[in-house]
Amino acid sequence: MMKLEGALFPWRFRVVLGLLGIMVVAIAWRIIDLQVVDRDFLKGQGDARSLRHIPIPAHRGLITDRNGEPLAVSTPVTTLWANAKEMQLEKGKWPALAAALGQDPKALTERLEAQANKEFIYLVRGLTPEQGQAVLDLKVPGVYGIEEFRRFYPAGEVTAHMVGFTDIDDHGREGIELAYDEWLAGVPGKRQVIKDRRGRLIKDVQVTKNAKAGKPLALSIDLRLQYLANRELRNAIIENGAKAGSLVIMDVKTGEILAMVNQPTFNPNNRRNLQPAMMRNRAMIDVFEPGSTMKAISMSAAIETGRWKPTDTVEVYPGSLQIGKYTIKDVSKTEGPVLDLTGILINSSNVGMSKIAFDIGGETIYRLAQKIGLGQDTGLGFPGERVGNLPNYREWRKAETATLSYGYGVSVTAIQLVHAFSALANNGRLAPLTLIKTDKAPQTTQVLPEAVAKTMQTMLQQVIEAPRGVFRAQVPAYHVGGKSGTARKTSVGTKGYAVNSYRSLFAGFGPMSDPRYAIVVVIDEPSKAGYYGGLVSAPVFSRVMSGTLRLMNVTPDNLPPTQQANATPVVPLKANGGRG
Ligand code: 59J
Repeated sequence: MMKLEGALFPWRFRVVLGLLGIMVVAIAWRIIDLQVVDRDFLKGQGDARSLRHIPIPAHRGLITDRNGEPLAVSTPVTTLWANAKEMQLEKGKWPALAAALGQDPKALTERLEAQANKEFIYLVRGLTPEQGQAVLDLKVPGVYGIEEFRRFYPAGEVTAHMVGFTDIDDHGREGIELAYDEWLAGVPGKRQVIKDRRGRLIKDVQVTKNAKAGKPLALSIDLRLQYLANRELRNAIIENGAKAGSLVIMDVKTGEILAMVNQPTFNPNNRRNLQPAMMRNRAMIDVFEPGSTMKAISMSAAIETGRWKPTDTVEVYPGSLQIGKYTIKDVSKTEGPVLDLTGILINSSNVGMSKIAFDIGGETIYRLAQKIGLGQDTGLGFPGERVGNLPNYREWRKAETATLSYGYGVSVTAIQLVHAFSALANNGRLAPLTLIKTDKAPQTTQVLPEAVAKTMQTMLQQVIEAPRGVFRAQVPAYHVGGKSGTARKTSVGTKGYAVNSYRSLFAGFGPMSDPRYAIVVVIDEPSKAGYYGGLVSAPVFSRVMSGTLRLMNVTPDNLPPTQQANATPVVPLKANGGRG
């Protein structure tokens, strides 16, 4: 037996056995090494290849009007993207994908083949979650979805200039969306997920950072007034064949802008075929010479000096005045050779206004215009907002003095003009402008003595109600005041004023018993029947003021005696208010 064993187990066999033993020990050691000693390191390395951080989009703050009506709303959408490289593996599914996306199969194929080595391309952005899921359910290899938010503007073109819009990445690009971007945007969060080799999501691990939603913002505007203003301005632009226009409604007591509209406008929900002219928020970014509306400010300055009272008279005959090589002309012929101060406003006499300006000095008008905000920064910080220009001369010669007094050589925005008139309406107190709803009473500045403002209110009411006044600005059942203006536009080619292009203006406020709302109407280049501010812009003022006073439930202060009695119902209303 021993011999046999010796023959059956030669030395070679022992060597093999020994080597096998060493290998077993080595493998065992390697197993222990991997599983115990290097375990954490290796697991970390593996996870790093499949653990990803993906952003959680933050919900953008809601923008509303002053009554909570939504103006900009973020809704969840699904964006589909593709790993085009991966998609090459199963081309058979492309036609079905194209059908589900509503895209031309040929175009999609061409695109996917042209970008065959790209690992990230957008297929379509901003689908409803349902539409997105329907495509994902096709399980086309290489097609993935991401959750995003998309902005929608319920009031569309009516609030487009004011609200502005966001870009496709949800960042503010125009208007309030841009000015208040930080407030509205919030902070995106982070989510840790495990993805497989191909980038497919396997498992949600944890939210490492919660998304911080943006904050809501209530604007000062009242959507009802915004609709009213937009409708009336648009109709006037069409009727008068005008190029553009703006309309602003302001609450003179709070400084809040209640409506701000411009024509032309655009649909922020569909921005294809957008022309730059449509996007301009003209009320804040276009400057113009205020023309005769400026006379309300110049006249205030005259009365404030104490040197002039409304009944004082000025000779305006013969309707023109020569100052060196420059002639001041009146457009309307007056009945007599003299006008009192109210008459100068009613007839819009450039000659009369200039003579008063020579007496009080250009600087006196300049100082009030500056205090009242003309050609000054509004502090609103609206994107693209213009400051305009109020010139101050070291020496006020007659030409400069006259020109400023009736509104030329100075440029303002519509919002500055409404602000200036708001001070007259609010008994000389100027409330800072705001586009955001305010709850507490603002800190006002007395820019004009109360008595002077009240005198101006009476005169501006006469401008509308006197026999030769701007009757088209009258508002049924209310007393209102204001001033029209017709200004030749400066033209680039002619080195001066154009003969046939005008800007029709009206600025006013009401109700006179306790002025609360100021309105400015700007109509650029009316081209039909007429172009006078009193003809083109005054009726728009009348309709918008009328609607505003009614919507704001302001008690009429100018009812005829019979109607006055009927204003309080004699028959008591039923408990349900008479509705059924
Ligand atoms: C006017 C001007 C241009 C600039 C003149 C309007 C001047 C002037 C140089 C001629 C039409 C026109 C600095 S008009 O606003 O006086 O609103 O209902 O544009 O006078 O000196 O064919 N407004 N308008 N003037 N320039 N420079 C009157 C008036 C005004 C009206 C009507 C008739 C002008 C009553 C204007 C209105 O008050």
